[in-house]
Amino acid sequence: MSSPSTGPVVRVPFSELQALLQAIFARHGCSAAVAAVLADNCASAQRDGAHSHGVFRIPGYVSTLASGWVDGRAEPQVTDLAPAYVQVDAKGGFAQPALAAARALLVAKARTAGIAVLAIHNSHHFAALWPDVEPFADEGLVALSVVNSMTCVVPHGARKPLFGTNPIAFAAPCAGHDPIVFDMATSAMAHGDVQIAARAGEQLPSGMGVDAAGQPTTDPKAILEGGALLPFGGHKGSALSMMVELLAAALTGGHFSWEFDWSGHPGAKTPWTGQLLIVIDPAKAQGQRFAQRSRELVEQMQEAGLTRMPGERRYREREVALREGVGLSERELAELQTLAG
Ligand code: NDP
Ligand code: PYC
Repeated sequence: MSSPSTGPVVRVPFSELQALLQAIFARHGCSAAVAAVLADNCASAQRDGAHSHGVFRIPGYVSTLASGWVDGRAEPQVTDLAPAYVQVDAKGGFAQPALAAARALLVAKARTAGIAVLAIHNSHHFAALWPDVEPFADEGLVALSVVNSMTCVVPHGARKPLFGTNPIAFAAPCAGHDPIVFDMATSAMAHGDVQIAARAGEQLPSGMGVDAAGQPTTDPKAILEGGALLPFGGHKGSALSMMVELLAAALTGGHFSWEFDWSGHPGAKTPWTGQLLIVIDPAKAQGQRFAQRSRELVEQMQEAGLTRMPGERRYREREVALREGVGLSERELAELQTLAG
């Protein structure tokens, strides 16, 4: 995870940042409902120190909306497909409002059947994935989500980029603790972190990507300008990335990461793909025991010497941000205020 941009830091109350981002989304072509959902998502990422998908993304959202590539006023169409299957056509809009529109039906189905699937297609996802799963665990449910993005990753053993950075996020309740959450790109690095490193003039660790000639490079600009990322963990990360393409695109009816052409929309940055969520109600088989068993697992991991759980850094940053305000550079705040008009 890259650090925030350098320069003097100002601290803004979370609700003020939400309101500022909401004003930007509304001013640049989103309906009030979409603006509220996206602002909450992006402000939450900034609050939790998830900088690759916090306010860093706002210029990309704005240029994409201006290009006409995404419909900020789209009204998702929810279909109750089967006892445990909900489908949403996001109508060329963002994935998060599509999830919001289907959420109550999805949870009701998961509680009744013990498991339910939400398949979103015709959607744009430009954000961190954990905000899509963590709230389910807050309600005692287990959630898994995958989303595919845009071609920039060479499959293990292949010659040219094909996959997206294709993240996987998972959340589970844990008795007496914040939910257990992990959220990770299946590429060696998120594309956003490569952009942040390029902007900061930093080199990357080795093994992240290749240049335009297919040669290993630590230069983020070489990866962004004609090069590509690698999957994490060689053939294993590559297999997970392939799975994400299958579940988020082939299964939902969305585009594969290489299937959309945004060249006619200069400024477009948001991948037009699909997203899958699987929600399980552990109470169906385990009663209240699952959260207790999660706790036992965490305790055993700690006993084994683990000092940092996935998600823990975010929770720590969240606690500080809610107490002292969300950290932004002075320049970022000024840019946001300009965009909000
Ligand atoms: P990271 O590699 O930073 O982190 C991945 C996970 O590992 C997080 O849950 C993190 O927890 C945890 N973690 C990190 N370091 C440790 C450690 N030392 N010990 C234990 N756990 C650790 O994430 P990525 O760079 O892979 O992805 C960043 C973001 O980019 C994600 O939110 C992802 O959803 C997003 N993304 C979005 C895409 C899209 O198409 N919308 C595409 C690709 C990525 P913690 O959060 O607490 O640091
Ligand atoms: O950081 O890889 C990334 C990414 C792709 C789409 C949105 N974020």
